[in-house]
Amino acid sequence: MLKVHGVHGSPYVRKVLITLEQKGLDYEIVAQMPFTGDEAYKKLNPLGKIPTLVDGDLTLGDSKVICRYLESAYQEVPFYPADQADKAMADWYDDFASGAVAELAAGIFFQRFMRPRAFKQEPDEALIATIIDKKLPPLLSYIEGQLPDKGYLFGAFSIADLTLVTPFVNASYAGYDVCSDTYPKFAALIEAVRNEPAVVTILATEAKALGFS
Ligand SMILES: N[C@@H](CCC(=O)N[C@@H](CS)C(=O)NCC(=O)O)C(=O)O
Repeated sequence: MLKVHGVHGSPYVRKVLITLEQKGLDYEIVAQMPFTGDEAYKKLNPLGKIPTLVDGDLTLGDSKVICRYLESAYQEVPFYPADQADKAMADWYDDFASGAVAELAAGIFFQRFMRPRAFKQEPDEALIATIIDKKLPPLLSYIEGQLPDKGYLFGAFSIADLTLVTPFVNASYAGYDVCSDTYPKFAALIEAVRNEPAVVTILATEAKALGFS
């Protein structure tokens, strides 16, 4: 069976779990906390980051690579757009969102949620203000400009929509929601993605794991 090493709450783990749910694949979660310096885990993933996917003899340590692999190895239910140019754009959105966007949106979560709980430190509210007021707006404007007036990026719900939204689930846990007056299309996309059955399933499990329900 497919194994995902990680924990609920990570935007990267969430993306992989929703992809697995969306494709109707069976999987097992092997609990692995981030930031532990766990040497045994570093044998699987030398970066020590989560998620890592193990599929038989194959071990992959990055959510973008994992989702791409799942798409090519398990084709019955596609989760990428069919058109080559759209697929390339989906890869770009995944790179953009898993990099710069996640760093900022999940950074709010890291400061307000992880720092107090995992590191017993106060959040750096000055840093959070810089993220919210200065660093995120240009990226949010770019996303808003990429979105269609209605519906998903490439017709059906795909990895492209999921990857843009998942860091903002973390931000919302930390009290930051994308403003629907300034970014109406993106706020609507976030709402639509959150209502997808595979997303509802994972968010419900996650809420329990994080002690929100
Ligand atoms: N590029 C990686 C990023 C994964 C990542 O940064 N995961 C965080 C948890 S949300 C982590 O494991 N951080 C621990 C660390 O940086 O040591 C991916 O897309 O899978």
